[in-house]
Amino acid sequence: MELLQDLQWRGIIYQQTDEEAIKEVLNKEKISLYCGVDPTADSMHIGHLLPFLTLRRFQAQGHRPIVLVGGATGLIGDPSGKSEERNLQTLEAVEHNVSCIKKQLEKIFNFEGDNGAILVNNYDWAGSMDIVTFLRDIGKHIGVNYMLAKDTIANRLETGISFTEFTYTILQAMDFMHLYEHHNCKLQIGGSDQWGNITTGLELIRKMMPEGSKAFGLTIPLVTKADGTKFGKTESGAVWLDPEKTTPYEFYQFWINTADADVVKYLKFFTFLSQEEIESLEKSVQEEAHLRKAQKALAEEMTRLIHGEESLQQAIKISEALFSGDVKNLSAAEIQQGFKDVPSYEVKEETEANLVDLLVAAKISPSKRQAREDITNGAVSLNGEKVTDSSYTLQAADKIEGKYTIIRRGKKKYYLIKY
Ligand code: 383
Repeated sequence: MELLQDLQWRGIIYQQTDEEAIKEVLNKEKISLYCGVDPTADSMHIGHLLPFLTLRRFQAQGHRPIVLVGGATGLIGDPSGKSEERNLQTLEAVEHNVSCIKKQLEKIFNFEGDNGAILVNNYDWAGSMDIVTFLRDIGKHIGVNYMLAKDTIANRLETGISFTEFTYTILQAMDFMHLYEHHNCKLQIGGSDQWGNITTGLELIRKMMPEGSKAFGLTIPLVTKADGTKFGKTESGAVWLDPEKTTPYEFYQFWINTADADVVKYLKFFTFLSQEEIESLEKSVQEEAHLRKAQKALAEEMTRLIHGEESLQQAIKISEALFSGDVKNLSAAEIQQGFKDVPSYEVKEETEANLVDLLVAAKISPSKRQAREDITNGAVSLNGEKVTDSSYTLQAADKIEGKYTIIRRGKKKYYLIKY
């Protein structure tokens, strides 16, 4: 299917600067287009995914994606969507974050071939520009009235905005112009919060580039949830792409827990499944929602995309083990992922090999009497196997890879014993 039609069907287009002209250009030629990210943390999170996956959809149709990491803009801070002035980050932090984010972007894009992706850092052209050149060559083309009319600036006039953040939009505009000039980049995409910055770029290109120069902007909707809560946040915070911050199992769980009311929208936004595949999953949501086929497909596609096949299979294995309670075949590494958030206890004394003593020491049972009762009632299991002998002593075989024992009390309450 035609690219724009497909994006339209997926609900990925929010605003376009010139719908007709964009259609015409894309039908006529293969273009270069870009999207940027500021290195505000050492990892991207799923809130960043949609625009970058959209770049990939363009790449799949023969266009060239340019991925920009804001080594310079990250030192300034985008006021878009922020009600308060940001704290400046240190040079070292930004440098560190740039290298982490670069590695993540390198995994998402294909850099080979005729329309291989290009990765750029705006520090390379903005970092060394001197103030007089900036004010004379760039600043002169952007009216203060024009800037004050931007939502992201207007919204801050009451609460206050520094000259630093006020200037941010011009830095992003310089990037667009730079990429237009050096890479023939004709389109910038971004979330709807980036509309103001994208259009400042078009203004600068119109003023500074030769007559007849034409570039465009396209924004992507904010990802929302049917229940009104914020997308991409869990109890433990943001869902990061870095497996050290959000394990592939947690990542998988995030997607599998998508509500029926949201799942089709997310399949369209985030996956590369075809229209037919998504429509058949939609039917499944309507007719057999309890099977959660759409959620499983979403979680599989996303985990494979970000973490690869092996991590996906691990995440599925951990999920199934936790669901059925049959945890004995998990490896120590899998236990570490799956039991990150359950209460844990590190064994200190040898006497704690006695199960009753261990249950009390680990605060799984409140007293020895209760611990004995729990065991004889069949409420306690070790690594998924019920233990009913209240004089039981833990053996080497109860320690998975010598590191962990998983204790379950009652139906679902898990504890992790560490050695
Ligand atoms: C910097 C220089 C450019 C072009 C873009 C930038 C970054 C931009 C920004 N983007 C957000 C970020 O970095 O702040 N000024 O966190 C987010 N993006 C994308 C998307 C989004 C935006 O990285 O809506 C969500 O992910 O545009 O908030 O020359």
